[in-house]
Amino acid sequence: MAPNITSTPTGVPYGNSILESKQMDLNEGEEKKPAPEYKRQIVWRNVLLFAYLHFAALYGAYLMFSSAKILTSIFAILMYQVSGLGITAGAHRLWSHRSYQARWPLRVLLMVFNTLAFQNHIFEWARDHRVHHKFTDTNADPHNATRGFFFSHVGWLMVRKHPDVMLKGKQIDLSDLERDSVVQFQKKYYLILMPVLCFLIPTCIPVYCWGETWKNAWFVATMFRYTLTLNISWLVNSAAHMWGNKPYDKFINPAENLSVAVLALGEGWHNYHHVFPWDYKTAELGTYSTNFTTAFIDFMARIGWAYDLKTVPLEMVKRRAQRTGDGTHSSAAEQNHG
Ligand code: ST9
Ligand code: ZN
Ligand code: ZN
Repeated sequence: MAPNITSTPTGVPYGNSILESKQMDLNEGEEKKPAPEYKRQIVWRNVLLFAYLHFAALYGAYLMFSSAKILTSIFAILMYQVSGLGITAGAHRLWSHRSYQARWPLRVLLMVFNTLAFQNHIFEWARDHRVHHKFTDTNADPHNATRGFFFSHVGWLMVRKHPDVMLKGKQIDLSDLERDSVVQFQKKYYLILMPVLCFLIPTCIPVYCWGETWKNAWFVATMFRYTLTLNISWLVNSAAHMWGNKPYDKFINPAENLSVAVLALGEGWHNYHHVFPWDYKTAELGTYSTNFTTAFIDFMARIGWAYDLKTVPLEMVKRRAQRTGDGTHSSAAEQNHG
């Protein structure tokens, strides 16, 4: 266990359970005006860019098994993990949920890793993600999974947002992100930092460090690696909102999905995460093999760069599982055996 772990069930910003969130929403008073009419508006520039990206990634996968050097493939996989941590440990667990605190060297490191992943700057990512938690699977959720697998996976990035996203998104408090100098620095220089870190450097390293061809470096280390990381992240919004058990709350779509958890460095335990979003493990158990991000944060806590790791008392988890779970939680078996 990492040091500095606190069980903080209440009073944690951006960590309300979804039921509490929905309640807060009602308390704040719903819009009385009729919602503006929604018409789907396709953004063809994004459609074309994503089409290119996916064809280029498929070609990259082919080159991996034909002409690329083994070091280039290892480098691509390593970059998926490193950039993935920029999303999971950075944009998600630190900046969206504040499920732990990070000293400045870790915040800078995670900002660099995050820029490598190019999933928009941290401020925009965290804004969309907080809106996703507060209005899960409604029109105000940017990747509303009730609109189908394709929409929640990638379609939402190819159309203009539903007006409810902007309207209800205004209720979200982002003042902590506005005060965070690392987040603001990345936002200000994103259009310079992102192309350099996501595309230029990962293409140059294989060429200059081990004599890879420009073609292999571009298609394997950059196109394949970037598209793989994107699709794995998107699976959390699509697959983990559709398939899996619901031990903690059977009334919501997010589910426990082992395959997504392994691929997404621990982010597939999505039923737990939507019920207890302030837990730095985004899962009940901190098993490292299915939660690489927890291992990373625990290591950072050991060297003193991460602290105030928040989690949930076991009794609270059990009580919730017994009250709203689908019966697949381990405590359900205990209960049945008296
Ligand atoms: C990408 C993101 O891929 C992926 C996110 C994945 C999330 C996963 C989460 C799951 C949990 C964690 C798991 C991690 C697993 C990782 C594993 C790794 C191994 N609230 O957006 P605009 C307002 S990105 C409040 O332009 P349009 C705001 O005023 C890929 N207000 O809307 C805003 O202006 P500004 C690369 C909001 O015009 C204005 O509206 N990037 C909110 O409808 C306009 O906003 C791309 O492909 C809100 N939530 O355009 C870019 N949102 O920003 C794709 C907006 O100035 N994006 N407002 O304040 C776009 O091109 C556009 O956003 C659009 C919508 C076309 C989609
Ligand atoms: Zn979350
Ligand atoms: Zn979700």
